[in-house]
Amino acid sequence: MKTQVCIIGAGPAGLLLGHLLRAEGIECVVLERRSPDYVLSRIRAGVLEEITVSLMERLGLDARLKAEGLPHEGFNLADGERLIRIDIAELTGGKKVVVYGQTELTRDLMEAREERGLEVIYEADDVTLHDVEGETPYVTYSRDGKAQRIDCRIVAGCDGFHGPSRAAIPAGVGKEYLREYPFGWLGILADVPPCNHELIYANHERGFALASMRSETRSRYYVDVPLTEKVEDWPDERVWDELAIRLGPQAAAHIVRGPALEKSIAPLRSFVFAPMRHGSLLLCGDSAHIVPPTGAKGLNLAASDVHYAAEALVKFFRANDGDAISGYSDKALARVWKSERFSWSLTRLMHRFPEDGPFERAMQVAELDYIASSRAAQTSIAENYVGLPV
Ligand code: FAS
Ligand code: PHB
Repeated sequence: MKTQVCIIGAGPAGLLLGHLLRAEGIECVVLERRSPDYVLSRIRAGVLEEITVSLMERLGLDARLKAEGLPHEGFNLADGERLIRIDIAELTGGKKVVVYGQTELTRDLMEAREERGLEVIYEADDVTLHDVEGETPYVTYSRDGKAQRIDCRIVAGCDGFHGPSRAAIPAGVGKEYLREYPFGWLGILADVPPCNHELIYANHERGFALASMRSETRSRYYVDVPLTEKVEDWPDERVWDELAIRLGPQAAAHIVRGPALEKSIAPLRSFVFAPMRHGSLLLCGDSAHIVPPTGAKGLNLAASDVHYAAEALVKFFRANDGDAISGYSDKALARVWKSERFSWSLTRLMHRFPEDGPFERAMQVAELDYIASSRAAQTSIAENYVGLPV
């Protein structure tokens, strides 16, 4: 098979890029290791920045997002009894975020693939990238035991943190930046109404908690747990008990308990691989960077990467403008690093680190005091949370 762009990975980055390229008449094929059901079974992000919403609008795939997404104009930082509301709309001149599950966004993109002429090959095994340094890269894979090959001009690595694309870049070419956190997030999804109409991020002496949601009848909660913990150590009741303590009495009074539809522990890391382009290979999304979910940036960074990549590829194929491709990495990384900083700093502020002593805790209290009393501090948090300009 021959195409212009071979996209590896049919998560949000790969599907968004595929649709954007097809909308511009650029030929592409998406290769995905898993089945559609498996991809949809992964419960991940829940908060969309304007860039992500705008891409769905641009594609005309935002009907369900508009109908079911929950616009949020603020969120809360809880520190013991204190609740600090960050009024993101007031502080950013009317911007907001939309609560809409990554699963639903991925479903919207998947369901539109046929009508938009986007070919996605699921259950592609042993995807391997070849000759990405040159101008005639190709990708091999197998499906139903049959060896296949796709010749292309560009490969877009949208295959997440553990995919083959970043690994196809020879050692020594790029630089890795990594910070691993000494805890993970245990997430629970349940068909119960949220305890609060806005998100609450809580820093409690027992640890971090987050009250989020997917709709007015479906809630998403998290507590941080030591990396030694296993999901089986956390029966539902234990999770609900811990959430009630960490979120504080006011929120706890409104927690409705129910059976977990999904419960999993995700490790937290900050990671960047630079550059995000090597020869004919562009990296987008989690294949190039990971943020701790504290700042709700992961999915939205994938969206901004894809926005830049699509812009560059349209220029490249339409006007044979090679410079557009060469500028991709710097453009994407400029936004990635700012989101990495915000996610790292909010993680530092809202979690208890095992290595921290009284001084570090005093710094957290002082910073929360400052945020509570400073419009400038709240504005900084608000403009990062809604997403910095693209
Ligand atoms: P993805 O990982 O979503 O997609 C990559 C795709 O590539 C997958 O479908 C995978 O199957 C496929 N793939 C991998 N290897 C392949 C191969 N060899 N061949 C073909 N295909 C291959 N972000 C937030 O903003 N908020 C959150 O709360 C949040 N929670 C998260 C929880 C977990 C457990 C994880 C892992 C991530 C979480 N994230 C969160 C971040 C997450 O939402 C990502 O930022 C987002 O999925 C990025 O999208 P992609 O870059 O498309 O990567
Ligand atoms: C979620 O709803 O899954 C969610 C929301 C905000 C975050 C992280 C996760 O910062």
